[in-house]
Parts: sequence; C-alpha cells; structure tokens
Amino acid sequence: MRWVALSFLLGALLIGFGYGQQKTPPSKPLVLSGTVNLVAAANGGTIVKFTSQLDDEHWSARNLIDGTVWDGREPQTGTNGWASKEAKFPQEIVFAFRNREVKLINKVVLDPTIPDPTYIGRAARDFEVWVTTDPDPETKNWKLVLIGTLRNEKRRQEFFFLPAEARFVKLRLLSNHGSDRYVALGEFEVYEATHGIAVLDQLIARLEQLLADLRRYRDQLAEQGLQAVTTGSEAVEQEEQKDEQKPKEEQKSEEPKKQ
Ligand SMILES: [Ca+2]
Repeated sequence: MRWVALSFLLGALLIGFGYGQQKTPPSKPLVLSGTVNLVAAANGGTIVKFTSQLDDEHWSARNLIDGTVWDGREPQTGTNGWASKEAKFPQEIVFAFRNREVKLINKVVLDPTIPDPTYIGRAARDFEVWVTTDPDPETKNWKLVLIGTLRNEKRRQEFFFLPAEARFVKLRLLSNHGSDRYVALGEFEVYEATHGIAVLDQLIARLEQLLADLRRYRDQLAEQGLQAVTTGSEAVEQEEQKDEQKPKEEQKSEEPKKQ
C-alpha cells in the first residue's frame, strides 16, 4: 500500500508540474493559494457596501461571508445566501479583510448554492472581480483581475487569477441564469497567494523525501530481483535436468514399438 501511495504522489507531482498535460496548459498556476478564506466573517472579513439586497434577514449580503450555504436538510443549518432586490445588472458587493489590510490574492471561490432550484435561473452567472489598494472604498481606482462564468450547479466553483494586491475586493455580477426576479449567491471566498519561494521550499522537501523513498524502493526491488533470479536459475536447472532425463524415457518407450 505504501508504494501505491508513493506512485500516486509521484503522479500527482508530475501532473502538478505540467508533465502530465503538455498539450493543454494547466488550469491552475504553480503559485498556490492559502487555505484561509480572507473575507469570511469568522476570519475578520467584512462587507463594505453593496448595491442591493432582497431583505436584511433571509437574503442579506452578510450571508455571503457567513461560511454556510443551504444544504437542503432538516433541521437546516445553512443560510439562504444573498439575493439582489431585482434582476438588474450589474450588482456589486465590496468586501474587506481583517482590519482592512492589503493582501496579495490569487483565488476566489463562488458557491451559487441557494434554496431555489437551478431551473429557476436565479443563481449568479457572469461576473467580474475588481481590486483596489486605495484606503477609500469609494475610490474609482479599481483594477479588473478576473472575468468568470459560473455553472448553474449547486457547488463551490474556484477561479484563479494572477496575484494582485487588494485592500478591497469588488464582486461585480453581470447576469443570472435567466430569472427576471433576482440574482443570488450562497457564498463568496477570497484566498491569499502563497509566497512562491515558500511553495518551492515545500516542494523540494517533498521531492527529497520522495527520492529517498524511491531509492529505498529501488534497493528493495534489486534485492528481491536478485532472489528471483537465483530462484529462477535453480528452477531452470531442475527443468534442464528433467529435460535431460525425458529423451531417454521417450527412447525407452519408443523402443518396443520398433520391435
Ligand atoms: Ca453563505
């Protein structure tokens, strides 16, 4: 099992480096993302402003960063999400990190999971992500970092972009999946770009361990191979001895026929 896991790890690493898919470019950059959702309310994230919300209770913009989505179970633990007042576009929501710090970010996750069935078409579809480092959220100095389209599916959908510094992140929704009532979204997440050198250090450490394991595996195989060869040659010798005896027996059995 250990070597199965090792082979899997090796394969995963090679694919990670792009060896496994040379013709099609990797969907994720080598620069990795952190695992802490910077805009989650639990992590100090806040909603700075928004263009509209359907109400301040069930469909509040706060629901975008509360760490839950509707799970369809009873009792329900997730919230509905956010919904706009009307199906008018664009709709914008501006987010900030803890203490309005500037962070280098490269990934967002949008989860269009809401109580409404997908065929009604209320979930968000086309969107843009804009950032600014300006201390004033009313600034006009925004930079576009991502243009994306969400599938009409109730699941988390990840989007990567080139690392960009941000004090505020603006989610700009351009359409839904057809409803003329409103546009809705279950959760919005933002992740920090992990420092490139730290990522490479981690990869080197993992590769060194992997190489050590592979050397041990090679030695083990060589040892087993040697045993197999030795055992094999003994078996061959026995077969050869049998073959040597066989013709004599055949000759013996053929002899009476000739008489
Ligand atoms: Ca939510």
